Amino acid sequence: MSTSDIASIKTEVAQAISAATGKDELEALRIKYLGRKGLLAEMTQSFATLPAEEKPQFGRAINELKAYLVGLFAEKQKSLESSGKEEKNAFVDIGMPGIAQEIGRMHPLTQVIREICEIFSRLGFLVVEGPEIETEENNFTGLNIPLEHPSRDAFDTFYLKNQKLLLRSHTSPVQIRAMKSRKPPLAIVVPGRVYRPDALDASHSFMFHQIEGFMVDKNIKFSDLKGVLEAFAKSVFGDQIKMRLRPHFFPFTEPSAEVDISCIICKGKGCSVCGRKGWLEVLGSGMIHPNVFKHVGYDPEKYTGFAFGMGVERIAMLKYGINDIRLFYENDLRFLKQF
Ligand code: 2U9
Repeated sequence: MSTSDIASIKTEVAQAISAATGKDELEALRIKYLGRKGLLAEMTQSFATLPAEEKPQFGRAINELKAYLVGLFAEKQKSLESSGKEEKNAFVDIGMPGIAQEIGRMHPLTQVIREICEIFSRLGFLVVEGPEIETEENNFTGLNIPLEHPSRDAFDTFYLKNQKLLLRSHTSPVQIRAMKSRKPPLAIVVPGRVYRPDALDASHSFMFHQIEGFMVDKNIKFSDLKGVLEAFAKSVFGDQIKMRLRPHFFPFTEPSAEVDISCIICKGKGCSVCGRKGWLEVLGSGMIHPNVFKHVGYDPEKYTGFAFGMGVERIAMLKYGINDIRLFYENDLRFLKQF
């Protein structure tokens, strides 16, 4: 084999490498030329049979060829790898299923608030909201809550620095605003956040949610209150529940009553949830006090009305069997994903 043969081999291999289109094809060429039994190995073996004077030149030519081919293979390998990557990136399989987006959900309290408001909407009530910062007038005085009443105390209400304003301790001031700006007949429900400086534990929070409602017209009777609340309780807790009213006292209603439903766990037999009583307290209610009507400029001789109030967290805890109010505010997805 002469040096001119080596030159033609160089051209042949260079062309084959450049024409290779894949890694496997390139590897086959590498084995063919640079492998243990490849062309270069064969040429190196023939070295021994050469006349002594040709050996140095042939040896140099073979070494050069080897270095040249190793370089060519490495270059081609690199270029195949990078073009392979580009190809991979550029390829879009439109038949592949998309990456599923997790669907968000409403907070359980929002779900319960919406469910309750919808029940009252179907009964003809209007849903109204109002400010969380209120005056003493709307939060207490207008509701017939006397100056010496303990709920006015700074231990029971968050007062703002100027002492004239406060964080509403119930949603009732919205009802005062609604009565002042409208004329009977009225049927309104008010959902919203309320604030009381209670220490946080499994059943108390310094902020919670209430829904209060009221109806005012000529001739509204206690039996109207009972009918509306029974329809509400059966919608939320199921048709089979029983409801009872117990006499109570609120400054803004007279007469007043607390509303119980038969225990949804033991169906009235008595269990740990209802404290062996068979009944669960769910609402406060009553006929609106004449002083409340006088304050908003309604004639108590002409109009009567009922009102009720409930804590949304309590309703949600009973409905879903939740035993700690703090779970609502911690944003733990393991809790929230159950609703
Ligand atoms: C006006 C007139 C009357 C709203 C009422 C209750 C009874 C009541 C509590 C239940 C648990 C609040 O979340 S709770 O602490 N509410 O018991 N609320 S009657 O009476 C009104 C409201 C506004 C103008």
